[in-house]
Amino acid sequence: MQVNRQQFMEQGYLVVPEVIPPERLEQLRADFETLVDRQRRIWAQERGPDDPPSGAWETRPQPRLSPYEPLIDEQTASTVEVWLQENTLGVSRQLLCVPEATSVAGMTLMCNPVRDHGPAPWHRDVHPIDMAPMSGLQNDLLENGPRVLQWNIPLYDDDVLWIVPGSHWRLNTETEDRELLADPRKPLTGGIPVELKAGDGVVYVNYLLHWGSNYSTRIRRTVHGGHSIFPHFPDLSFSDYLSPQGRKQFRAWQKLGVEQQDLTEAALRAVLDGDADTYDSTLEALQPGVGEDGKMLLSIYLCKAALHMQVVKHNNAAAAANGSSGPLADISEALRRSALNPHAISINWGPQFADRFTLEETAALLRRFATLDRKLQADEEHFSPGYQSGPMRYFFNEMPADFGLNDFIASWS
Ligand SMILES: O=C(O)CCC(=O)C(=O)O
Ligand SMILES: [Fe+2]
Repeated sequence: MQVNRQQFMEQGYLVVPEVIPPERLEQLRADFETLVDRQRRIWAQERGPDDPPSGAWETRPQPRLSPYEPLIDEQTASTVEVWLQENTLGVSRQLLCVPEATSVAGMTLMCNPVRDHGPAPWHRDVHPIDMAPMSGLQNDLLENGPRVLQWNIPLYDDDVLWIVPGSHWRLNTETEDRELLADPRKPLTGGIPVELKAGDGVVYVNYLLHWGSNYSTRIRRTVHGGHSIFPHFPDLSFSDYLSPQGRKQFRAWQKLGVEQQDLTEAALRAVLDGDADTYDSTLEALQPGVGEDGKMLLSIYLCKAALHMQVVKHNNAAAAANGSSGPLADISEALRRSALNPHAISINWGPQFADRFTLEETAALLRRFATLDRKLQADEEHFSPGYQSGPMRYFFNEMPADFGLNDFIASWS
């Protein structure tokens, strides 16, 4: 299946008809329902003392499950294989910035809630606190193309998702900011529903302003997840029941992810060594073909990696001392949380990554990144609507003026 990349890049999304061929729809619905039944049993067992009998299934505005262990066997392997098809993976391969690195990056099923929860807030899937200012992400998108793509593939007709076409390229307009601040749960000027028939899919850049417009009790079983160029599969036990090719595919992605972790370490060591040439060639190995704006974005991600390692080391020291050593100055709660949760698309490989560096090396890295980190922050806390970050000093929208990749490298010494 050949898709129109130019249209995709302009609008930020493409509707792909019959991602699930009609003759496969009934069986796939049944397989996903088996997954739902299994997850519901787990949620019922895990419910808290004040929860209703079905636990999370009943309390969440959007119950969401993932086809991993222990839900997967011969009967439900199809819920993983859907991500490996030519008209999902093959389409993403035509759209991502490094086609040969295209891999699965998250697999979920979104379900309707038991009680009506109405609209969610409009947002971009961007949290500038541990990613980068929106314009830095957009410069990279323009220069290199997307590193991650998101899909919604409904198993029943679905028009819950709304988007503002073309908003992935730009910051919010004044009208959007005004409307979002007034009420982020109302239709936004320029927003349109993505109307999908059962089995159709939409692939989109999740920098787009988008909206879960109505989490009502109408049946919703929508396959949701994506593909990226930075795979992260610490545990492959879910793949035991896949076809031999499927298993081989995930093993190859696991290996690629480990190589990328090694390259992330190597890039940080080049910063420690003050070795600009090695830094440049390591970023090139991490993301073949990446341009200046992409390298600047990767540098910001590496700056966050250093901050995350500091948090992890601080936590580990506190645990070893068998108590709390108090909060870490200048690190917000949000950054602390992101230190403990992997986010591979921004080369955050999770807390174990900190084991690769000593305390002294981490401190030295923070000194190397100090100027960049300062340039990314205002003096005061502030807030911009439409993101997944609360008020903070880090800039939501603007990249530092007069501070590019060469200035960052010059700031090491
Ligand atoms: O419900 C949907 O289709 C959108 C979900 C979404 O935007 C999200 O989880 O970030
Ligand atoms: Fe989202």
